[in-house]
Parts: sequence; structure tokens; C-alpha cells
Amino acid sequence: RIDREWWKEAVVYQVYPRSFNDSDGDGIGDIPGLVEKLDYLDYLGVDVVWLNPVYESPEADNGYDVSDYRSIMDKFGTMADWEELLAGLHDRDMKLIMDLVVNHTSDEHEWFVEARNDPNSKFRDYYVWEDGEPVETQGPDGASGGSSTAGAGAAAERPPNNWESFFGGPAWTYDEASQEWFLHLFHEKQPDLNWDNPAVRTEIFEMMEWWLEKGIDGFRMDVINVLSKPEGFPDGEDDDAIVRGADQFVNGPRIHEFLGEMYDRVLSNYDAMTVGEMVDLSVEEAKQFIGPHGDGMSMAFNFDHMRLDFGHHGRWDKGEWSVRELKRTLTRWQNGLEEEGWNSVYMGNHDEPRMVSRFGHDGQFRRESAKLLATVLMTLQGTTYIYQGDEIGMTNYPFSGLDEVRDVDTIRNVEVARKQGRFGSEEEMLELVRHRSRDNARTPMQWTDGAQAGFTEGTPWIPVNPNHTRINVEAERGDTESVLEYYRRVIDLRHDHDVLVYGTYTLHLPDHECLWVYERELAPEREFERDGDEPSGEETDPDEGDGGERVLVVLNFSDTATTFEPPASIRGLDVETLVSNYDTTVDEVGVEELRPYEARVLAVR
Ligand code: ISL
Repeated sequence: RIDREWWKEAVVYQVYPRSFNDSDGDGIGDIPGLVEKLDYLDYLGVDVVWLNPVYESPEADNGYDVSDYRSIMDKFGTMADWEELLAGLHDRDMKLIMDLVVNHTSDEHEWFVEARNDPNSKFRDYYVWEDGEPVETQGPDGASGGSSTAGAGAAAERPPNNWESFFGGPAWTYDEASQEWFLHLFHEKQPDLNWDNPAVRTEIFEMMEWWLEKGIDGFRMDVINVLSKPEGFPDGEDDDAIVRGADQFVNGPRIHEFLGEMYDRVLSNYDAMTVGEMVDLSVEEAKQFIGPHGDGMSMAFNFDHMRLDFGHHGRWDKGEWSVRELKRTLTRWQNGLEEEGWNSVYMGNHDEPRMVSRFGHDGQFRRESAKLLATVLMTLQGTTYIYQGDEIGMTNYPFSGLDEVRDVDTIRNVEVARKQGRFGSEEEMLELVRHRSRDNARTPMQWTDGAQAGFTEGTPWIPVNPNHTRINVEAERGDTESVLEYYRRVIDLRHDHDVLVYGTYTLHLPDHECLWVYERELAPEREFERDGDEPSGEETDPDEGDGGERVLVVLNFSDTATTFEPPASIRGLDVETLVSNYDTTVDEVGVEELRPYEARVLAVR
């Protein structure tokens, strides 16, 4: 039995507003700029917009440091502009989900300002404050403290534990006035909220309700599985953790209690879609968060496939990924959540390099490989996410110096690596930045081949990729060979075929080193059920008939031609070609030569 949900069938488009479209020439994208492009999103055929944070913020981390949850940042527009955006989306039958950033606030949020100014205020306990550890002058551990962030008053102290910030350096900053340390898993301008305090939970839940009452359709929840920190703040013990301390605060002791409460008090009252960004999540853990048997969350973003190209030193080190590992990783999630849970299918976002540069080929086969990746996104099980610009095959940026970098994560982690002596030369450093920096995905959306790619009439906050003269929406639109037009085709395909959303997933040729071949199947006797309904034949889509559906996806993840030798179980099947990025059509599954980055989607007759 299959539970139909609108959000399972949705194709989500992620808008990073700062880089999408600038309407007023200040060089920063804004909400009116996005409103101008709603017809474009409609043309593309997406169903939901996920908007990165647009709340009031001092922008230490591009809006992930919120200073007022119930506001729109001036630079992005007004609440009236936002209302227009919501109405504009709903008029076009699209939905809006907002970013929920509640592990931390900005240090300029009034709660933190009060907390810091007055240790006796009720807001003090909204955050995490701890005493430091004395430094034993000759101690074995003396050098590992992060007292560099502490002022003079902390000279004899080191942070309460060894946790590190995701952006490098200790996760604690010393507060001179009160002589205590506060926790920040990210920037020191992003102090962590104390979720153990029920007053914090109530504040957040009321805020969520406020947005839902305004009519939004759900939330993308920032680092939502790190809210609960263990009592006593024990040292991290796992040297291989994504950051030191992660083994303590990822899926912490009360996380399911907190999220369960969030569901019961807020989300269960709405038909909302929720996607939790969850660092370091396994398939088994995911099931505890997702769905009615979990905490009620619709789905999660996991990072397993985003870690395949990490190096020996982790994220800020270049390693090699392989197609075999990519298949294995995504297959584990496809099969793992088949009965319970729901996948989020993504290959890039505002924190990751461009997917065509990373998993495809951004030179000669840019178009072909961008289309191949689009095929992956639209034919895997789960809800699909497109990151802005990927639909025209935007690439990484050719950084020529750190002066072109804006991202705090890049700047700080490069600093850490530099101190560790990991760069033989400046060029080596830049190579890593070009490979890894989040700014690769944050350069302005390329609308035209004109000045600043049509993104702004002013000076953009971050440089425009010089390849906008070739790669831009205007050039792609209407060109039947373009990446954009291919996206429109595969989005339609997904909308037209339930099997692509709800079907089972079976991998063929698991060990092939560059072919990724899988089958999706929806059994004929399936029954669809809407939330709370008794299962009934009436829920079956009348257009589908009773025949079931079976689709075969064949992908050549390589820049050379490759022979596909179908396994016996599918060899000789009668098929119809639904889509192919080389416009080849076949009517039988046989031995074939696949061209570089060739992708085919075949319906089994
Ligand atoms: O950037 C990363 C992976 O490339 C991670 O370290 C990232 O910081 C982590 O995935 C959490 O990301 C989210 O929360 C951050 C914010 O900087 C990111 O933009 C956001 O997506 C802190 O709010």
C-alpha cells in the first residue's frame, strides 16, 4: 500500500535569494527579484520553492545567523514583498517552504543580547553557558585548548570541552564579563540555543506556528539533528567524526523528544512538508526521524554521497570519488527507506560545489553530464531537489584568489589547513577552494550573456562566473538541445509516471565501474492511500490502468563510450524510450554502446 502525499510527488527548487535575482541594483538578490522570476519557475515546471533564510540577520553566515525570526531582512525586501511571493507561488499552484534555523540564533538576536548583558535575565538560560577548564601548565593536554578565542580573563582557562566548530577552531567563546563560555557549533556569532530549556522550545514552536498561519507549506530544518547536547558536555572521543565532538551532539540524548514535541504541538496541525538537514545520519537513524513511526518529519537530507570525495583530512581535503561508491551509497538509501521513511534526492545545494563539476564533467561533456545528472534526480525514489542554476548546468567558479571568496566556512577552514602546513603552495590552496568552497554554488544565477549575467545592474556581492557568456537562461530557453529544456522534459516525465515517485528501486550491475543501471517498478495491485483514508480502489489513479509500470534507467557515468551488456533478467525486454540525452531510441534491451554521459530512461512494455 502506498501513501500518496503531495510532497512526495513534488519537485523542489531551491532558491538562494542572495544570488538569484537583484531587483534594486544593490548587488544582492532579493524577494521582488524572485517574484519577477516566478513565471520562469512555472515554465521549468517545479512544484515547491525552498527559500534559504531571508530573516533579519547581521549576515555572519549569509542569513543562517537569524536576529529576528519574524521579519524579512531589509536588503531582501519587506514582509509585503514576501506576502506577494507567497501569493504569486500559490496562484501558480506552487508551494513555499522556509528555512528554519533553530539550533542557533545570531548573537545580535535580542535573546542573546539580553543573555550576555545580564546573566540573571531569563534569557541567560536560552543559550549554553559553561565554566572553562583550568589549564595545567605542564599538562599533557595543555596545547589542545582553544584559548586563542578567549580574552585575557581566560588566560588560565581553556574551553569546557574539546568540541570544534564546523567552521574551524573551538566551538566555545569566552565571555569576559561573566567569565563563562558559550557554545557555538558554527560561527561565534551563531550561539547555540539551549533546547533543554522548555521556554526555548515554546518560543520556537510559536514562531513556527506563526509562519504556518501565514500560509507557508513547510520547513527545511537546518542541522536539526544536533539540537540536543548531552549533560555535562563530555569531550568528543571519535577522531574520525565530521568535527570533533560530533559523536556527542549528533542525534543527542533528547533529540527525538524535542522533535516529537515539535510535531505534536505544531506540525501535526498542518499539512506541512518538513525536510530535516541531518549531519552524519545513517539509514537506520533516519527511520527514527521520518514518518509516522519516527518523529513525524517528512524526510531528511543525508550527507553520505556528499562525503565520497572527502580526503584524509575530511571535508577540507580533496579525495577521489568513484561511480561504484556513488551507486552503492545512493542504493543503500533507496533500498533502506523503501518500506519506512522517504528519501530526499539531491546532488547539490548552497553548501556544496556545483554538481556538474563534481559528479559530471564541466568541460567538453558539460551539457551531456548535466542532463545525465538531471535524469538521476528525476528517476530516483524520493522527493527531488534542484538547486538554482543546476537546471542550466552552471559550474564551479575559477577562483583566482581568496579575495573572491565570501564564505566564512571556506576562509576559516583554509586558515586551519594553512596552519597545519597542508598547502605546498598558494596554487594548491586555490585548487582546494575551487574544488570545495561553498561559494562555487553561490555565484549569481546566470540569466543572460550580458553585464553581470543579468543578475544585477549594480556590483554583485560575489563575482559572476565568466562562463555566463555561454551558460545562461536566455541562451538555453527554447533551444531543444539545452540542459534547461531537458530538465523540463524530465520533470514532466516524473510528474507523468507514478512509478518514478513511488516505485521500488533495484540496482543492476552493482560492480560496473561506470554504468549505473537501475529499475523502478510499481506493482499492478498497488493501492494508493491518502492520509487517514481507508485503502480503497478509488484512490488508484484512473489514468494508470491496472498494468503496473516498470522503468529501466541506464546511465554511463564516464567521458568515454562504454558497452552495456544487460544482465539476463532484463535482456531482450521490449521497451519504449521515454527520454534520452542523445535522442537515441531503442525498442529492446540489448547490448549497446553508450556514448559519454549517455542517459536513457526506458519503459518496459
Ligand atoms: O557546509 C557544510 C558542508 O559542505 C557543512 O559543514 C554545513 O555547515 C552543515 O552542513 C550545516 O549547514 C547548514 O547550517 C549552517 C549553514 O552555514 C549552512 O549554510 C546550512 O546549510 C549553519 O547554520
